[in-house]
Amino acid sequence: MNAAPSRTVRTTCPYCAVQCNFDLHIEQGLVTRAAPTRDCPVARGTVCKKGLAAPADLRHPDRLTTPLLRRDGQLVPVSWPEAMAHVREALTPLVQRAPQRIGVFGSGSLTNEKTYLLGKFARVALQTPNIDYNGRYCMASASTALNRTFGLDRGLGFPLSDLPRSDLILLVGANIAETLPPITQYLRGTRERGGAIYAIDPRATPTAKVAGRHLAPRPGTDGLLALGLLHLMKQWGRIRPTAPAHGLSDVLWHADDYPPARVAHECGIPETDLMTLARAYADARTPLILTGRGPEQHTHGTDTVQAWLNLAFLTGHVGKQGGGFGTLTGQGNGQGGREHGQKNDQLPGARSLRDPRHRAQMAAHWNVPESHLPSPGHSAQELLNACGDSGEDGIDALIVLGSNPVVSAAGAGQITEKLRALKHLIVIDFLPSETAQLATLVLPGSMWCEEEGTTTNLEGRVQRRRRAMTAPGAAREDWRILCDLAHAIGRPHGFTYPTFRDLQDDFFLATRGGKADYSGLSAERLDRASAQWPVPRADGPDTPLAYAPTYPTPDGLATLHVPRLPTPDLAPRTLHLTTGRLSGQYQSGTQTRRNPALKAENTVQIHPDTALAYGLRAGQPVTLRTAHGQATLPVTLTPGIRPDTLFIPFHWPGAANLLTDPDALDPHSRMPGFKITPVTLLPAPVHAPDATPDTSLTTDPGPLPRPLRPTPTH
Ligand SMILES: Nc1nc2c(c(=O)[nH]1)N[C@H]1C(S)=C(S)[C@@H](COP(=O)(O)OP(=O)(O)OC[C@H]3O[C@@H](n4cnc5c(=O)[nH]c(N)nc54)[C@H](O)[C@@H]3O)O[C@H]1N2
Ligand SMILES: Nc1nc2c(c(=O)[nH]1)N[C@H]1C(S)=C(S)[C@@H](COP(=O)(O)OP(=O)(O)OC[C@H]3O[C@@H](n4cnc5c(=O)[nH]c(N)nc54)[C@H](O)[C@@H]3O)O[C@H]1N2
Ligand code: SF4
Ligand SMILES: [Mo]
Repeated sequence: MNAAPSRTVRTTCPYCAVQCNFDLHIEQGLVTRAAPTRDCPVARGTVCKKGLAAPADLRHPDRLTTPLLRRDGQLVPVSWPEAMAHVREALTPLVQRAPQRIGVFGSGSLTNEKTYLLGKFARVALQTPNIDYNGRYCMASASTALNRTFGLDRGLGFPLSDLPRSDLILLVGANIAETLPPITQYLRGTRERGGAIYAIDPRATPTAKVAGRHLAPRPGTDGLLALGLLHLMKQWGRIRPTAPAHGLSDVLWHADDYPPARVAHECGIPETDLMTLARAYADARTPLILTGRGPEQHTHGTDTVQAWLNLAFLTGHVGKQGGGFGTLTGQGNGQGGREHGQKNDQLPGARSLRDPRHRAQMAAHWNVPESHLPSPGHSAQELLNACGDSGEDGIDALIVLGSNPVVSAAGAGQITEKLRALKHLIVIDFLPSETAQLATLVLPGSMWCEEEGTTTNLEGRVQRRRRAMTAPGAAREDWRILCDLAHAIGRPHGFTYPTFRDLQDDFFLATRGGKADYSGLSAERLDRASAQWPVPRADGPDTPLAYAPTYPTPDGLATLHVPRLPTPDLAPRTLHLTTGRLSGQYQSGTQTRRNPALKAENTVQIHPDTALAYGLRAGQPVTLRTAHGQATLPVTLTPGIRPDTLFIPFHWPGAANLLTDPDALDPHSRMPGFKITPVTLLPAPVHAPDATPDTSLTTDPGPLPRPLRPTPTH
């Protein structure tokens, strides 16, 4: 037998929203090396260690290579026909009698084509209203604020190459150096041209170092900071709205209530620092505000983003090249994943499931009556909370594609119990995630370079993700699995694509006329160059600058909203837990924890003064308790974190999200409060609440040991 010749395939990284391009070197059908390319329009020849290490997972011994069905409590290998026979038996009665009791949970990791197909599968095959996805946990607050203001949600309305044109960048809760590393080259460009950069983060992150300036407000107070800046801009005569808009005067009146002394006090920063920042903003020609998950993942995340958006708009910078506002999307296809119909209220092309015209357009495209399309269902966290519930709005069967909520959902302890209570949990994954391990049926899917597709990066740039190899064993391409499921439940109509290209062309066409219009794209066009949406014509240009008046709203005007923000907990001894990311791990960790090149340890970051006050040393285990659960982790002493704040990365099971709240959600975006939870420290591991109490720490009788109080330091 002749050995297959070695070859090179250019594709995009499986991980973050930068979507670096690499060349994969293939020998004997296997990837031997990933090499960055200078042709990459985003990273320009740089990559990060996660991307470089990604090929190691492709043939990891843990890869799922056959369907697994739960029998007598154990997941056992079965053939595809057996797996599909099980699907038919399990889901057909529900599809026929109560389709709303089937939930679908998708992901910003999926290519555009899979996103589209998953939404179509839920609405057309299952006919369930209950589909949502992990983007709800991600940039949903920024997305909601952008949509309700401009009627459009492209995270960055301009190319990254514009960043060096800005003379002031405020990075609000975005740790770019660890989470989107190639973008630091653009930040360096800003600084080389004399621009200033502030990192606004309760921790002095590596990004704060790149930025050169750091401000550390109390978690959850970013919106107040924006109001304080708006107050001063008004006082200093710097208000010149970008365009006429609704709500301008209400927003300006409201800012009167936020004078610098109040804002500095509530944000927990020196008033002089606030004034210095305000001066810099007032004097800048093209200031740019960029938000990350820090200000967004709160139960007041939408209003927080709104406060920053109002500031950028009212000072006249939105839509200016190099200036204005943007949000830094996180997942590989976090942008495209929020446009093409896996969101509970959305149809492809960023259409609305509530708009009769949009419903009619998609019904015609899918060749089904409009009445066939369900109305909006549960949002992500509410969908998980409804799992196993026998009540009217409950979910009996859940299909998960591209998410690991046992680790990543808020209140993961409670969510895990709900997933266990489901009649059917069908997980499509390529590795045995913690969620797959709970499943009743696991279907082995394909990894990034094992299938074709497109992704849309954080600047709305659509790129090809090319297939370089086939999936191992009986693992299948995800899009084929979704079609198989439709056939298994007796709804094959619209799920028979002879080739991937047929699906891709169907997807591009489905977006025609939507706000996120990709219908001018084709694989051939994307081979020549990437393109920023909208791209409505095959022979027309793409759209590097997205936010220009007139906006796609009913009357063409923007609408500003008065942000409703809570007063922070100012009690001197309150400790706030916040959560986030480490540079070498990705998300719920399925793909990176098992990668030997990315070894990392889960610890809680604590300021040395706080550790001292609680009698804690580096490396010592400490138990953290919140109203929702508890977890024990070793201590890392972190001089750069606020003394009232603790930080835990969320990449490991049994830690960060055992402590977060599964119920409280942002009223607009339905985002949980991942970035702030009041927490108590206990000095050593203690037993679970129902176990025998460890009474050595307390003199009070009672079920739980009492937390140590910090010793006053003078
Ligand atoms: N290495 C790595 N890179 C990733 C990912 C990953 O898992 N690992 N995930 C990708 C995804 S999906 C996303 S969404 C992005 C996220 O990218 P980022 O938004 O940069 O990531 P986070 O670490 O969640 O949060 C950013 C910062 O917010 C700070 N913070 C916490 N609370 C607050 C607050 O109330 N206010 C402010 N101003 N700051 C606060 C944290 O200290 C943290 O440094 O990263 C993407 N890139
Ligand atoms: N406490 C806390 N919790 C958080 C956050 C936080 O900052 N703090 N951040 C939130 C954010 S921003 C996000 S985006 C979520 C992310 O968290 P999750 O939604 O859990 O996302 P991933 O960890 O990427 O999970 C992806 C799972 O799907 C699989 N997978 C990935 N791509 C594919 C694919 O193409 N096909 C198939 N079949 N499987 C695939 C992976 O193997 C993995 O098991 O977590 C959220 N949770
Ligand atoms: S994880 Fe992000 S920054 Fe790193 S190589 Fe992949 S796309 Fe690039
Ligand atoms: Mo995310």
